[in-house]
Amino acid sequence: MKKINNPKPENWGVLLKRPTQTIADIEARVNEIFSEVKTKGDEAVKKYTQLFDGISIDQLLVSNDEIATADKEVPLELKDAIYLAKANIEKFHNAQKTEKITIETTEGVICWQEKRPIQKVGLYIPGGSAPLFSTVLMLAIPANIAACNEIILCTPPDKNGNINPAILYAAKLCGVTKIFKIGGIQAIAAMTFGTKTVPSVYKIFGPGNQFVTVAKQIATKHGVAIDMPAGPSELLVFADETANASFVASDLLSQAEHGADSQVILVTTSEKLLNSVEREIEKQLQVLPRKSTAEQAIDNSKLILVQNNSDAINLINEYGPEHFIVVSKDEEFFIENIQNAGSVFIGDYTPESAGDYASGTNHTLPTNGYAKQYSGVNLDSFMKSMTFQKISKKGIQNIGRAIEIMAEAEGLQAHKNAVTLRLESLKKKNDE
Ligand code: HSO
Ligand code: ZN
Repeated sequence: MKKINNPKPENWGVLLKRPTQTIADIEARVNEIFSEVKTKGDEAVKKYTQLFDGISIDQLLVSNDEIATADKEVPLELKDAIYLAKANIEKFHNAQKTEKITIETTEGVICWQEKRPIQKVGLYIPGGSAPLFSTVLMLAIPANIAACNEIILCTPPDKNGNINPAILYAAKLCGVTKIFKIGGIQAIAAMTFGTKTVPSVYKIFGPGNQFVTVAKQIATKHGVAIDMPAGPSELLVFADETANASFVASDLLSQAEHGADSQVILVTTSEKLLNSVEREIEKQLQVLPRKSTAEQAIDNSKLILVQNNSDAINLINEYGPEHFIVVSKDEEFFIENIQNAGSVFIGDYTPESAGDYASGTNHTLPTNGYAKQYSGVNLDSFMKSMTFQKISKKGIQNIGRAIEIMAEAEGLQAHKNAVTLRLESLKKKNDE
């Protein structure tokens, strides 16, 4: 672990730099697979499933029988836990619904804004060593609350052609309409263009490896929206001398076990805490089943000692972490002044794991510094705002002249005419 003492602001940029990924060669491969899926559809999807996942799949669509079997395989205790998480995620995302906004901007000119669901959405759930069924909840629940008509899910099959039962169980429970055994670039391509079996969608959500990340970016060039640009997961903890070092270490390790490329950072005003956290990390790391993954992430992690809270918050805002935990006697200062973070966790008893699974907030969050300009997934991610207006005769008389003058000034005579004709017809009626 790198320990850094009181870094100067001019060095923060270099210190906080995330490792950059080289996407150029991935991009060429992604484009190739995209064009093949576009022209050959399911045949190409199956070919790449064989190539990348090592399995030949006949039926890409998960059958009802498979879902029923999964239901039997998920232990009752896990089902209960998923129910609790679902209830909280539902409560928090339901509360994000907003009323229609109506305003009469000028007498006779009524404008309003209403939200409508994105009709077709695609959720991507990665495979790999940790089956992220919690991400199914985080994406399918708000999609359902938003009332998206078509909610499809793609996830890669394992070597035997199966999908983790908890993923299937969660997808069914949360109203996913179709589940496909497709992963990686070919999944994103299938959802972008549509195939005989996979419907095309308007927006794609969900995490993935660098191939999926690049594929999602390419999808946007073909008219599909995505939730956000993704990168490796991150956690920054600010803790002062009042924090519990073993709790802090456990949080840092919880994020480190996601992947060797996970970014974990401790910022503290207490040297004593810094040293205790370092010792605790070493101790707790030894018994973790994912020790080697976490170890690699911890090797790249940073423990940063700063002189005061103000230096700390400036540095944190500069970094813009995906997850920000604050354990400080001055927590109010940090809550008020944090500008750039995906999700904020406050106090000794608010581990990031709570937000990852069950407190109710969404865990699909901006990484790689995008917390500066992107929100995490929320109910609005599955909706669009639409505006409406209705103008009365009185209304067009009130604003018509202004429109005519502006249209004239822009040299757009047809725009002006659209108003002039109406004003003249009203004038005629008045004169009659
Ligand atoms: N921390 C991850 C989400 C997750 N953690 C899923 C466990 N399961 C990214 O926010
Ligand atoms: Zn996590």
